[in-house]
Amino acid sequence: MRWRAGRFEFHFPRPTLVMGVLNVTPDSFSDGGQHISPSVALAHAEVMVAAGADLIDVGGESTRPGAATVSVEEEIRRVVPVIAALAQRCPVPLSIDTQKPEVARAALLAGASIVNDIAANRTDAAMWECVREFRAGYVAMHMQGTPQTMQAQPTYTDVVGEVDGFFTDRLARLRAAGVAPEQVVLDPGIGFGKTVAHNVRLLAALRQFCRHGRPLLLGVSRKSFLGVLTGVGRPEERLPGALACAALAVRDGVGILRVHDVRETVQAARVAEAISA
Ligand code: YH5
Repeated sequence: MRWRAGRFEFHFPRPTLVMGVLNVTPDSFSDGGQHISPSVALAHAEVMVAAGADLIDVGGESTRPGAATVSVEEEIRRVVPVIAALAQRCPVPLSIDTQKPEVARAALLAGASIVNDIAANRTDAAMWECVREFRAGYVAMHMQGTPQTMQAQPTYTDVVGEVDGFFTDRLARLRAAGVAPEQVVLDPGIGFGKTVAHNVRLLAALRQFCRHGRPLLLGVSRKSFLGVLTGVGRPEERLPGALACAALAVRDGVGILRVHDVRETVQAARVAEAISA
């Protein structure tokens, strides 16, 4: 199976790709502080690449439950200088974590290769036109609702079936919009409009989602369901639970892990791959 993302191409099966999270938000849960300094962001990206990151995901809008929205202009102001600088110096593909087609376009022009679309449940095609034009990679993530409302009362009759149906539907819509399946990665969107029980059911069903014939991406790093399952309040202290998820996900065929803790996740993935082989 091939994944095309701009000038990059990955062939699966292959060692799990680790995507390092680069938050360029002043309110980021993992960085804190009030100002974004491109040089600090670049240094963080370089540390992640040295630790084994295969991809860097740059995000300028917090999508934590209930987080405030930011304007197109502000989001572009945050991410574009960082992407432009990284594109010069960084050997790995860059993805832009955004819900906004205008931000995606600016990021692709600045050198990003992948659009990580947490709002792939969209109905208008502007985002997909942009992905088509740039022949970018595209992460289609499932979310129920919006980040502002999604955790109010997540409701499903069959969460696994609904996410699976969403994947089928998106692949068809994307193809109709001129985005080839070879550009697309599927993501169940852990924590995006899901209770702890929904997240656990999705994590137990990863093998089923492989049947779409596209790489799966999984983001569990530091998320609150890990805190609920373990009793660990501080996000930075949830790594052991995340590594347990990562190992099981690798065994279940997940191709890409989106994480804050790159070095540790790469190690877990290498061990899980050796056992799964
Ligand atoms: C994802 O799963 N997640 S941003 C709340 C937390 C911790 C972490 C402390 N972007 C994903 O990482 N993109 C995010 O509580 C994503 N898949 C894809 N494709 C949320 C996040 C987080 C939120």
